[in-house]
Amino acid sequence: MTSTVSQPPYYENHGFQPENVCSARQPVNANPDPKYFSTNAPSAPSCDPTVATHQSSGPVACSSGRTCAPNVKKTIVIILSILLVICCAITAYFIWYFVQNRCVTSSSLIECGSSGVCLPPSQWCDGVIHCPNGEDESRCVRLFGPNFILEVYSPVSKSWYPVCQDDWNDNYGKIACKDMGYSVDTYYYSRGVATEVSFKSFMKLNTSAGNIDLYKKLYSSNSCASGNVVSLRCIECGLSTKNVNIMNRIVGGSGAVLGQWPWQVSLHVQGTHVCGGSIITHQWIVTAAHCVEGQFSDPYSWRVYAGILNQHEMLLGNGHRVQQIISHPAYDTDSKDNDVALMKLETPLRFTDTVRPVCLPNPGMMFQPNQQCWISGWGAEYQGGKTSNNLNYAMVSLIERSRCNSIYIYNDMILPTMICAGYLRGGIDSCQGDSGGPLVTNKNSVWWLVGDTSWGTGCASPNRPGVYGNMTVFTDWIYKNMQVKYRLFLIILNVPNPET
Ligand code: 4AZ
Repeated sequence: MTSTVSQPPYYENHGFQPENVCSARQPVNANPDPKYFSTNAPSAPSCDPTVATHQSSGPVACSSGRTCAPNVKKTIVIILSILLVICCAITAYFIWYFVQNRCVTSSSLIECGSSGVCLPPSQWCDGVIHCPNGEDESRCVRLFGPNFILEVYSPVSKSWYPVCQDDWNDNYGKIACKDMGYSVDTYYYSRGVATEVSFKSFMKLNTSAGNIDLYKKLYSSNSCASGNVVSLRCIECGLSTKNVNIMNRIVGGSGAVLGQWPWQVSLHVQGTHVCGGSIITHQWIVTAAHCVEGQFSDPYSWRVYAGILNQHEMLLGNGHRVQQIISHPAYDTDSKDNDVALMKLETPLRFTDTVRPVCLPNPGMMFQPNQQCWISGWGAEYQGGKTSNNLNYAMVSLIERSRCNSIYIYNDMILPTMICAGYLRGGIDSCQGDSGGPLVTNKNSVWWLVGDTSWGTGCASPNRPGVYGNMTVFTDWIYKNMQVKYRLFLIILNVPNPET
């Protein structure tokens, strides 16, 4: 920065070579302007420059011929002192940071309040109180079943209770959504739905409890005056504006129309479609862990295209950049166990009729064997073919795990984190390039993400159905990673999510 103020009372130019004048000057740490500050620091002999030159190296000479080495030494001392101060400041910052975040810095643990007690994420909301003040079991909320019934965990009775609609409002709904990992911006609605006969106990709001934390206001009760429990939607998900035409390739499928599978995205590396994915929020995409392993683990190499059916058309746009990739920590390359990953976009998607999220399945949702599901993607249209230019889809049926594990199908290779879908007669299936993309079903007029395309032996061969990641098993992991607090911990440490 240049200065336009009048001549300073003292100026030392360390880049100069003083030629011939040695005069008294103040020491480095002396007050530069006695007019404003008083100092008792004595003057010290020094060399003043008479000619402004550029920097030079070599000894600093005075007119007498003796070198001005003390001046150079002083410069070095000043620089070293400055460096020392900077180092001390950085060290002090790190000490402060480590003390503040002792749980994070140890091994991605989460601290119980400010107690200093640290727990792994798996011990939060597991029904066992580990924190001294029970914080690990005190903000446990979930959405249960196809009607998104809000449930709160009671550490006292160690069970989940539906929340009674009495005195509930949207502000409470937003708090619960935030605690699950959703942004308040996506909040959709809270509404009362008639209680099921199976509900015997409820969580009720104590409205006279004053302005305290939502969870402190909740108490368990055997009655709910309105007879309604809270159905909570944290995001408007699972809507498709186009009906599925079942008659209408994938292998053996049909060409999709815009808006039919609005959660489907194409994931590109270097301008080429590599995998599919599913939109679950404005910023989060679910895909397969095997899509993002090894050389593909760098988020900056990916581009995400949403709301476009045609691959050529995608290349006309820029796509969305990826900020972060979180692969399931228990993903196993060989068995494809836990084949799921999350991509966080740098900029949020704008939802339209053709770009929308799919719903993550809630606990308590039953998908029946033989349930009709749909797969979509730009994968090969036949085994060994190249990826398709247009988005295709096909209907497939869920296949019971025990059946899929039979000796003549996949012989015990189907783990609980997997789900089989397709036809044992062959002919219709996902294929290379469909990986990471959605397996969805429609229930209660909502589209649910049942699985992510994972693997299979060949494509559409008899007794070799497609194998998909079992999303119901992964939703807890997905929600935890969407929670800002928990994710920040992992980003800071650059460690994988230990949650399994
Ligand atoms: C793949 O390599 C792939 N037939 C995807 C699905 C199936 C096989 C392979 C299932 O992307």
